[in-house]
Amino acid sequence: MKLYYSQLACSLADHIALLEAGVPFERESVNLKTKRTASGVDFNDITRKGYVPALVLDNGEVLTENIAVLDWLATEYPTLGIPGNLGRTRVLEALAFISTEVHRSFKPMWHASSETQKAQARATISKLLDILSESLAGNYLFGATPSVADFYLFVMLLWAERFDVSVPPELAALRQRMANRPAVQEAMRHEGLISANDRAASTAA
Ligand SMILES: N[C@@H](CCC(=O)N[C@@H](CS)C(=O)NCC(=O)O)C(=O)O
Repeated sequence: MKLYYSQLACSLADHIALLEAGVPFERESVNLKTKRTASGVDFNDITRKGYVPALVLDNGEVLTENIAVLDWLATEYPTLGIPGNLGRTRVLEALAFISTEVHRSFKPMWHASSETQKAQARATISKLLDILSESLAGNYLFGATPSVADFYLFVMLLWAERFDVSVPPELAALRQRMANRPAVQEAMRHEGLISANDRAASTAA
């Protein structure tokens, strides 16, 4: 299994999930501007969508779309999901909200946009994060242990920190809790987001 990722991109969620699952995997970074992987391969030949995450399975199939990749990981490695009748559906519900509402709302921050557009995006994202904070069920979205939805949410919270988006205190605490996890620290070190000596990550860059 091989993950194609880019520094501080949404693929960090998949990177964390693989490390949390404790399974062997390969990883290679992608320059999203040049569409070249670290070893010089044209990333468009891996996926013609040209964006991360892309997860190449052992049988050669390529999975894309963060919701699908994280759902596949949680199905394959159940400790990354939540149990119960509605477990998978609740995780998908959270992943869809994070992807199609929160992630999408960050677009003006990453692309050339006016200050007005950025201010509007900040306000929108804050409201969406408020909704998520109200649905916390303990330390994480679904209880005492994190699921793939928390990993994706964590990336959004790092982006919020980077772009000065106000975050409700419950989610700031979740961000710190996640940052203290060894798998998260390993992923962040590997992506060059924290240095080898950093124990806990409170900032993304
Ligand atoms: N629909 C995709 C979008 C993924 C996405 O936005 N990836 C960004 C990084 S967070 C990317 O690779 N952007 C580069 C590009 O689109 O050229 C998904 O949900 O996985």
